[in-house]
Amino acid sequence: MAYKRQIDRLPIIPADAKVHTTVCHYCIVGCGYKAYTWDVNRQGGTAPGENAFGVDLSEQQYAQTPAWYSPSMYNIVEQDGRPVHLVIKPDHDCVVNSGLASPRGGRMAEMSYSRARSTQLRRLTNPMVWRYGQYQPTSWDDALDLVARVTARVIKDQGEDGLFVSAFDHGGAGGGYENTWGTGKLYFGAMKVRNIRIHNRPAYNSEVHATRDMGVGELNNCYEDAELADTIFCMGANPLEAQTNYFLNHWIPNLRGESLPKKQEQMPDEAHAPGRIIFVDPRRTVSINACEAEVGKDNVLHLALNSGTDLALLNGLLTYIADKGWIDRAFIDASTAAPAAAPAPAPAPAADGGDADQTLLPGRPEVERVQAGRLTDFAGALAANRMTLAETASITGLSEADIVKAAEWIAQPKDGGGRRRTMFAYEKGLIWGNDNYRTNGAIANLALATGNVGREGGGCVRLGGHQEGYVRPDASHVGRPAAYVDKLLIEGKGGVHHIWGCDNYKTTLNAMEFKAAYKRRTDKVKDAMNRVPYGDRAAMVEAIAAAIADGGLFAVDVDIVPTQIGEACHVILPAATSGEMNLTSMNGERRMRITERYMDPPGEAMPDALIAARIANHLQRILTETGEAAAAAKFEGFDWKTEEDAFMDGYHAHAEGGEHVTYELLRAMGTNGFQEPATGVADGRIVGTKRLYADGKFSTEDGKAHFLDAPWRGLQAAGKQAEKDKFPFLINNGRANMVWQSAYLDVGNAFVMDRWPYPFVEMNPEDMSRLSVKEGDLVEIFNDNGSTQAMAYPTPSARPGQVFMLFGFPTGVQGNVVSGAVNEFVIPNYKQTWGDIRKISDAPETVRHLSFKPKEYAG
Ligand SMILES: Nc1nc2c(c(=O)[nH]1)N[C@H]1C(S)=C(S)[C@@H](COP(=O)(O)OP(=O)(O)OC[C@H]3O[C@@H](n4cnc5c(=O)[nH]c(N)nc54)[C@H](O)[C@@H]3O)O[C@H]1N2
Ligand SMILES: Nc1nc2c(c(=O)[nH]1)N[C@H]1C(S)=C(S)[C@@H](COP(=O)(O)OP(=O)(O)OC[C@H]3O[C@@H](n4cnc5c(=O)[nH]c(N)nc54)[C@H](O)[C@@H]3O)O[C@H]1N2
Ligand code: SF4
Ligand SMILES: [Mo]
Repeated sequence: MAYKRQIDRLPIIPADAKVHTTVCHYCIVGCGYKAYTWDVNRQGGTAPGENAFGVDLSEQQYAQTPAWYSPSMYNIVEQDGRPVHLVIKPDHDCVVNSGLASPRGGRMAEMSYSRARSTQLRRLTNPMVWRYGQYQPTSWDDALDLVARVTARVIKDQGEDGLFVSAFDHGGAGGGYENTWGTGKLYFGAMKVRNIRIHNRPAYNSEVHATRDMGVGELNNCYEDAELADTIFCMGANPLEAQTNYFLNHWIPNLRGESLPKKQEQMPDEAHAPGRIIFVDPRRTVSINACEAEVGKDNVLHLALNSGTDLALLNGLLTYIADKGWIDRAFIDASTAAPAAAPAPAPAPAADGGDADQTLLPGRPEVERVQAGRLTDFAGALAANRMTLAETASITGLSEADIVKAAEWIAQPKDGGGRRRTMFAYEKGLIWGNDNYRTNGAIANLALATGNVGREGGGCVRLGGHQEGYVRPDASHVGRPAAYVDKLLIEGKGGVHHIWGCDNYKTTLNAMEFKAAYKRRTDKVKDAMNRVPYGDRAAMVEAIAAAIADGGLFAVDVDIVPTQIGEACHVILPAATSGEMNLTSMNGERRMRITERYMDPPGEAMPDALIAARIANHLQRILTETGEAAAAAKFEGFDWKTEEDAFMDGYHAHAEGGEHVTYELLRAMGTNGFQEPATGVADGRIVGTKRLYADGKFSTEDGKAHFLDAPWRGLQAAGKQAEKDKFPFLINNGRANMVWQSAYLDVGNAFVMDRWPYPFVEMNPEDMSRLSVKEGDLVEIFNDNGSTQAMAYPTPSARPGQVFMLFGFPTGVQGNVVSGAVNEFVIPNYKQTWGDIRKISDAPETVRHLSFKPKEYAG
């Protein structure tokens, strides 16, 4: 029997199985899969003509054969009301993953709702409302009537600022172009909601304001560039665990020299060698281990800098490279400049950790006026950011020799004088790191100075989190800085809160205080609801309104499973997810594909886009009933019947190049899709864009990229330096290969929960023995922000005084100990957290059988 999968035989996929184009709905990489379905009473045969692979399955297959699937890729689900076999297996013909799965994507089938095989039975099947002191199922009309009446009432009493929203802004599950448009049209089209936050941060802002202000969009290269680069500079990311198949299928081959023929073919006039890689991370990750194990240490450089000092390193590298003359002067002259309009000063109120250096951004609406660094030209940035090797070494804790080595790998001209091609990649170690705006600008400074944007083997890119799927009406009314929504909720602001596909009880910062305030406020409304008969709608709405006036909060959660924040809510709405609806998204190289619906959603669950539309319909009905015709008219245009209607109204009509894109064409493009933006259609295929800025023109008014004046200023967010001074341990945090996000589906999967019943905290063995902590013991992690718990995982490579904890986990929320301090634009600083650690208990029964082997492997 396959481990914990209760199955020892798998059916053969018949030759006539239905095949659906599918994109993994987890991470940014967006691996191509195929979903096969066929009637539950049949299976294929071993003869080549009888199975979907067209091979003779009675013969032993070779090790890497595609004519195979694993137990985790199998399930029995319903399709149009009938039970069918489902196999979701990676597609060998997809250029993204070339047939690779990962510990997450390879489990998509077994993570599907199946009554036949009892998987994911936690899925929400019906709307639920708080009734008689508990959750009870109800009809869509009843639930939406209550949501609409309370929402309309709050807007009447408080204006649209009384409606708070937390919503995904991404692709893949809990998003996609259909659903971000559905929610976007509701809150930014029909309404102009300002108190809205994104799933992963407490405001409606950009993770990468700086690079965008500089004219460099954050997903500007293509995955092939990682194969063509001379050097990959990877800052604050752990791609083996978090962007798995991008790393395995495009980075490792370059390091191994396997992409040399491709380099030779595409760039015939240059000298080529196997790629090198630089990792910037305070911690030694398994990505670093994997590179060393695969290609030896000579071409792998780990800069284990002091937490939060990336900006100093980037500025030091820029200085050294410029002084050596290793910059791309021709590119700088042709494609970069200071902004044309001189920035005028503006007296803007700064958020926490505000900076005196505030200027108007040219060409931006008046609201966007706080600035953390000034846009300038190359000379301006170099002068402002100049940092000697000695200074850089002392701040970062790195040796001067290693900094010089990194500079050489990044920019020293190649044999024969050719420019070195370097791909600059970053993710949450930078984004959720110290001084987001300046650090993000500083990495783009380095990429621009060395001429590495818009060219083969280059790029200055986010590695990414989820897939992307952003298309929404203009959001500039939200302002910049945007409202710090969590803070306002804690302070008692707002009357109604709509939550779409996020569980901020597990994933926000300052989480303990957030949860305490949220519970207090939502409990007020629950108590009020308990006191009136549910069927008396008028009295119910009055009771809720009175509780809101008294500081209460009415909360609506749209999700696919029960969540921790959902436990505080009053209405819970069941969403359909990827595969249960047609859904489009793009990956980290802007590759857009469709995932075709291959199964029915559980019960009455509906696509988020249609839930948003139905909320709009009910709001319109109720406003019409109460005689508010003008307000009701704003909710026109939500008569969508299917997710495709939402797609045509949103992406097709509003995205750049969207007019060329339809479901039909996307179906024809399969798992390879096209790279956005679309530029036309030729021979029935959408024509895309391989790299942005290949013509040397950037996303600014005059087409010139700007540099950023971004000098080092220590730990920027308020209170972080004091926290560091006070507490002995860095509480670094982030992802693990096996777990997807807040484990919302993983909690129902024995494979994951057996491995991680509690979040691990990687600790140096000597720190453990000093605290009398053994492997698997539960420890408390605490500081002045709150406390949480984790399971100690001895990690010989962990530096003393630095631990790494799995983030967002249901049985131990790391966000409890993250302070509420943010940057000027309300970007959180999850990674720089310091605290203390003490033992709570010996390893509990669920932990005792676990292996605590080091996670590294030998080459
Ligand atoms: N300490 C710390 N905190 C962090 C981070 C960190 O590194 N450290 N990282 C941050 C980042 S980058 C992220 S992305 C966030 C993640 O924070 P969240 O977005 O809050 O976490 P997820 O687990 O992705 O939550 C997704 C929710 O969406 C639901 N869902 C899934 N599919 C669908 C769907 O199709 N429709 C609907 N309506 N719901 C769906 C899931 O059931 C789940 O409850 O955490 C952030 N918080
Ligand atoms: N397996 C898996 N994959 C995922 C996800 C998942 O939940 N599970 N989530 C997806 C999402 S939404 C996101 S946003 C991405 C995140 O992808 P990543 O950013 O790659 O992942 P993280 O583990 O959050 O953080 C990366 C690294 O930042 C380092 N770091 C911490 N502090 C610093 C610092 O001061 N400087 C530098 N340079 N580095 C620092 C950490 O040690 C860690 O190794 O992953 C995506 N992929
Ligand atoms: S690497 Fe990402 S997209 Fe690919 S299978 Fe794994 S989770 Fe899915
Ligand atoms: Mo993320």
